[in-house]
Amino acid sequence: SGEPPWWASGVIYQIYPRSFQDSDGDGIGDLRGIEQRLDYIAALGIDAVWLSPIFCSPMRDFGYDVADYTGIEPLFGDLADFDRLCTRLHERGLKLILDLVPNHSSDQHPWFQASRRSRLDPKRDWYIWRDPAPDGGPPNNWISDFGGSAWEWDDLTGQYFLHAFLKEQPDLNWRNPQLREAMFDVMRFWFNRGVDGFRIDVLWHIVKHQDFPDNPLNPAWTPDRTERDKVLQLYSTDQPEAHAIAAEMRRLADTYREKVLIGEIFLPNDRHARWFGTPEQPEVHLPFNFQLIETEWDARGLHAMISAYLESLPAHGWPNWVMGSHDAPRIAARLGEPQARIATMMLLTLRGTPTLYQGDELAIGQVVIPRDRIRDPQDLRQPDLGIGRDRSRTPMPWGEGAFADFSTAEPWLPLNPDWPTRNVASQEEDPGSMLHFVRRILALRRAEPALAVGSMTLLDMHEDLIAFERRHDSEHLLVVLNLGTRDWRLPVPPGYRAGDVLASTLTVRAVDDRIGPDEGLIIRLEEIDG
Ligand code: TEU
Repeated sequence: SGEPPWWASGVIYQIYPRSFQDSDGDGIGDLRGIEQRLDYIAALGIDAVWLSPIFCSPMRDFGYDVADYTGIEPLFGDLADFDRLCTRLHERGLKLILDLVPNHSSDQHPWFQASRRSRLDPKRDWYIWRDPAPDGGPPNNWISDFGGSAWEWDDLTGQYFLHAFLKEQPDLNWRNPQLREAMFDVMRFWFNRGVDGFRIDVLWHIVKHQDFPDNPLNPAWTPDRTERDKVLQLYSTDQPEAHAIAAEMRRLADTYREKVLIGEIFLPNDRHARWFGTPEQPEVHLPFNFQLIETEWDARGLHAMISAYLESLPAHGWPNWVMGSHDAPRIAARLGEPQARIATMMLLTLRGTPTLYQGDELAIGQVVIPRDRIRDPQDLRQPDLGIGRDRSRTPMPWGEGAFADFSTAEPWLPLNPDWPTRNVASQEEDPGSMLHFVRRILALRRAEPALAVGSMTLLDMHEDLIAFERRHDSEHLLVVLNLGTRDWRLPVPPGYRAGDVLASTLTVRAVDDRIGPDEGLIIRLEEIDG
């Protein structure tokens, strides 16, 4: 039919379960906590909830080290809690997306325990084991994302195993058919329980070049960059065989109805777009697009990025936009609240599926965490790089009670220091708050199909402004975003005049043909007849 699928017209909201709501007083968020906050989630006006990993895990990388792919981590609850949450979300018309981590497991996973036991174990080949180089060192120069060699020596069997992330996150061997089948069974398990899709962690990593050649050195590397960036990940990521596996995952998902696959993929446009697959052999529905995070906040650069990204999509592709995550700095920390509102308006009005990160709807800004409270393994290993991820993982500030009503105990990470004034309850009461602003834009997306599914025309660059038209049937809207600090004339296309102002990032605005400093506007366009 002509109806766009839910994952194309809808908005995804990312929940980081450890930091959403604690229900049992251990300072760590959990599934029952999320259930308690369902009214809030539904009232936001989003369409789908993506939960960062909730599976059994020793938490070396806070759930991205899975020890049982079909078991719920006891800190978060149990399968009954999961089933209830899934049902309650569905009752409210919301979809549930889980986080699948197929590239690596925890070193505590029984598969790895078996694999490391003996070279002859049937699960040996489920992971990536290699003999040392002739000098006894690691098999090649691959570097872990968290610093140091990607190879760890294991005395027991006298070989190295590969880990693209922590040594407690050994990489699985997707060339092994039994491993593939086991992971497809995991997908079936959750689909059969009613899950509506997966966000697939580092999908572009899952297959490595069979000969394990050295990666080329990065000529642009400087000591202020991560150690990982020293080499280009040419042979350790984005191998052709990984596309065939993504296509197989898609075939599996398509045996159900209306499921979505989202791939976490960091690549330049041309190679990124290949993860849509072809019309005959589709891969993921949404290869996550992080370019709003990666591009400097400057109109010219953003304009170029947006047009290049949209042009890079194949005809059967659908765009998507991410502005924050549990890995990236918070948008309000980068830009301050006035521009964070403009950024959020952009996220929610560009053509494509937006993913909104928990807490960004409150414009939580810079959170400085005392060194002795840092928990992020990446920050602990590479403290000087200033790329710590805990700053965007602090607990949701709900109200004015102890610990911002997140928990009855000291939370696992400190709250944003301005929580007594920046919290859900106080923003509920203030119609001018970020929370009300985000809800208004989300409600507008629902009311105006032009924003959710309409065509988009990016207007030419004009000083500090990014402007685009969105059209659907007879609806015709103009979004104008002023990234600068002076006012400009509205760039209304010839033959039209500015009609109703449907939204502004400011509470009070002058009603005229200009856009104010630090303002974003959504305007209805009216044809000038005669
Ligand atoms: O992140 C993948 C990834 O590429 C990270 O290296 C990311 O670039 C880095 O965290 C930014 O500082 C995913 C998850 O989102 C992340 O939380 C996990 O740690 C990682 O995979 C390993 O599973």
